[in-house]
Amino acid sequence: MEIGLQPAEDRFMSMQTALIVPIQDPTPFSPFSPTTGLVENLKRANEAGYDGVELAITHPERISPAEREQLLKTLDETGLAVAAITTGQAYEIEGISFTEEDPALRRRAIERIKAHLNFVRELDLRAVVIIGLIRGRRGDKKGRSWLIEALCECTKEARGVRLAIEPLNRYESSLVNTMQEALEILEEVEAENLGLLLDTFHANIEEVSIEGSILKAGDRIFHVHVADSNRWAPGYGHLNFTKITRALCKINYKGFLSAEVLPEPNPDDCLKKIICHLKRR
Ligand code: LER
Ligand code: MN
Repeated sequence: MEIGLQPAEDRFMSMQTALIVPIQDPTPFSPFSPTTGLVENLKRANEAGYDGVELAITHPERISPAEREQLLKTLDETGLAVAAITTGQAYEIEGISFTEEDPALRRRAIERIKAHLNFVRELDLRAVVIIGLIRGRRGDKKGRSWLIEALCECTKEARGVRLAIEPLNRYESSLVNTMQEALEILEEVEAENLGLLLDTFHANIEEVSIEGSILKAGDRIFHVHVADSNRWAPGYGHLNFTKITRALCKINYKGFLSAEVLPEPNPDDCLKKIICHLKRR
């Protein structure tokens, strides 16, 4: 055994894992369907050995008080944490984003993110609100300045809740493809509660070195999405998760490894594979 590797390996083994659970609309990146019911899905995630969930929410304001109570009760019973809130479904379903030409669509996207922030605050969750596709796809100067304006407004009203901008690969957006571009946005917004989200699938396409970018971003990484090179669960493609998690250990990353993967070859094997590969069981 290589001397000096053991401490990092220990921490790697104990890294917390999370799974995406859709609440209102289905997402292609979860082994669960919203029609199965939130409680049932959370129980399955817990039984499969996950530490947390990432809730995919389209309309936070449509989650009734009874559903909120049920969510909190199940979190309490299972011990699961809510690691993050996925917000991009609103872009795909309603076409709202920070960078649409129509100001009304931009305003709706900003208000939607504020509703997510309120939801997290009201339920006293420690979840990161994700700025993925809700920023839109427009990568020119105008798009970038609308993004910065929107982030300034949202971070000012976040009151204790953290947001994370996620670099997306060039085929999904032209606005913020790399970790370096995200760091430049953070510098301009100048808000302590804004960090970045590393998604290993996008990073595999856009980064020169995933590990190098992790080391450079350091404690600005608030959340991590894991998927292999083919967007199946880690272990089904050719990404080196030992190297990636070792780099995360080096920066003392304490957040979740949240699986955003296609439920292939089937939902059950996908559920098992993520845990096996990330926890090395
Ligand atoms: C969102 O987290 C993401 O990674 C996107 O690729 C989903 O379309
Ligand atoms: Mn992602």
